[in-house]
Amino acid sequence: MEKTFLMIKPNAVKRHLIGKVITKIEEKGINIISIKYLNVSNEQAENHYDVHQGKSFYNSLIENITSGPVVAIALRGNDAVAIIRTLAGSTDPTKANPGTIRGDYSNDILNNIVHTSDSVERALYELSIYFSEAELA
Ligand code: FUP
Repeated sequence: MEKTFLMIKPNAVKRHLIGKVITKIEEKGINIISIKYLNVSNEQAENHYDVHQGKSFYNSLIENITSGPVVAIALRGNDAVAIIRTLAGSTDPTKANPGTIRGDYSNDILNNIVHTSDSVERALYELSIYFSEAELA
C-alpha cells in the first residue's frame, strides 16, 4: 500500500468542486486516511513548492495556494501515487484528458484544481507538511 497527497486548491474550493473531486477519488477506490480544510501558511507554501523556487511561476504559485482555503487529503491504496497522478490528468490544460480531474474542470495551468505528489518519497515529504504522524497512522 502506498500513501499519497492530494490538495484541492483555492480556486477549486471557491468553485464548489470539493465534492466532485472527492467523488472521483472514491469511485477509483483510493482511500482517504485523513482530510483537512485549512488556510496554507507562507511557510507551508514555501516548503510545498521548494522544488519550484527560482522559476518564473514560483511567486504566482505561492500567491495562488495561499489565496484561500484548501482541502488537504492523505490517501492510501495500491499504486496510489501513480493512480492519483493519472486521475488528476496532465498539468497542461490542453493535454488533460476528459474524465480526469483537470480534463473535466480546468482550462488554466495555474488554477488546475489539484496538486498531487509525483513520487512515493515526495508524497511522504508533502504529507509531513500538512499532517502529523498520528494523523497518518
Ligand atoms: P503537477 O505536478 O502536475 O502539479 O505540475 P508541476 O509540478 O510541473 O507544476 C506545479 C505547479 O506549477 C502546477 F500546479 C502549475 C504550475 N505551473 C505553472 O504555473 N506554469 C508552468 O509553466 C508550469 C507549472
